[in-house]
Amino acid sequence: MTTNGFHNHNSSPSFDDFLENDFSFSTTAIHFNQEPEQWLSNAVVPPICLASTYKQEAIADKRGFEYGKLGLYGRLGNPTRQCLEKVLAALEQAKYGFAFASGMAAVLSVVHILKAGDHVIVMDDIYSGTIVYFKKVASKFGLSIEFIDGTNLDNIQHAIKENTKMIWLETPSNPTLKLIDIKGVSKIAKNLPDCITVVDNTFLSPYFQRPLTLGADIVIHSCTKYLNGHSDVIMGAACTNNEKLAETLRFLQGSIGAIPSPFDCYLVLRSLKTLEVRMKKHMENGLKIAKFLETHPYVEKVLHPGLPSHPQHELAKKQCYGHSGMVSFYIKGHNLKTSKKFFKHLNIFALAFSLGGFESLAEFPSVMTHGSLSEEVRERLGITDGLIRLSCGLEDPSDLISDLDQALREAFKL
Ligand code: P1T
Repeated sequence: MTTNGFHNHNSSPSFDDFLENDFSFSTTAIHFNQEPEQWLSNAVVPPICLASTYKQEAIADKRGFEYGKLGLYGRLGNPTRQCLEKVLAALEQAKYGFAFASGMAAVLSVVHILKAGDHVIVMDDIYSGTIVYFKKVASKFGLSIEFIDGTNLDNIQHAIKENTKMIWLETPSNPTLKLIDIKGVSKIAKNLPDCITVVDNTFLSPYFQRPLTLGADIVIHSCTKYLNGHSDVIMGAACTNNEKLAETLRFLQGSIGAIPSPFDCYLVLRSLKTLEVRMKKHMENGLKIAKFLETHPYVEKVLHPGLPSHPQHELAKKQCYGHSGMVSFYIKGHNLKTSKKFFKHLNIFALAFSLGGFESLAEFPSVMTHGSLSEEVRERLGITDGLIRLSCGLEDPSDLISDLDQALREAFKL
């Protein structure tokens, strides 16, 4: 035996070493000291459980998965995933939480609650991936989808049909940070038979907004963003307090199978421990930057719900506990050439898709995230060639402000 407990390949294997269990080499490698029943420990960090299946005590054991006890199959349940799901639910003040392989997998799984013939009202100013999914995928399966400007509740009320079964909100919206009155919309939905309100809470995280407490039925997330916060995981989640919806979501999660890996679940669990401190700093940095941009000679307009200049600032104060690091603004002139020069001269802000990470990112919605929308739709939503979206990270705010200032000045140099 070598010091690490394994046989040296050159020495003839002695089965004396295996006498303890009387098994051959391969069986020993597979089973020795790895009995499924023994994995309870007092580890202070949730273990990453990679098992794809669980030993059953008897045939047709239909008990659900319980941490540290029997599960059925890895797609249907996993201890690390379940640990994360319970924390996500608790943070959203929900009874039930479900994790998915991406934000879009959460969107798709939630929309599968519906059936062909149902009508869905979707806000028109949302992440373009969600728009594309509704337009090009969900519509193929017999759903009738209507995009409207939900900043005015009357528009939602007018769009209601006999078969309206879901109202889909994203608030604040991506990328123009418009707000929708969650309480008002949920009230409209509750007056209809079997119509649910779904809120994409990605831009604020449950630290700054808890839609279920305002009457929404399901809250979803791209955990890729603030919840993970370290730009190294793609994941989604859905939470609810409604037992029937939870049962359906549990079924869809297992049936569609768009689940995250246990390792990613571990990473998001780890990130949630610092969500509060990160969100406070994102808000502090975002607000400082928004205020700076509001006074800048080359900036036409700043979009930030925490500023009194935001058209829904009063709603923001009622519905949210604060705002994240998301800031959008219009460069003077709405000119593609100027915007390109601005991006070229950024040093700290990285030009990239995504948001919510520790590092500051700048994005150009008209070409990048929302480039798939038609020019007419982009124009209507205010996604012009002068719109810049910032995800303010956790760096020193004075460095971020200097970076934006010099890039803006460079953009306007002749
Ligand atoms: O990328 P994914 O984890 O699948 O999440 C999709 C998604 C859902 N909802 C919102 C509000 C989002 O912003 C996103 C993804 N958004 C970007 C990649 C982006 O740059 O805006």
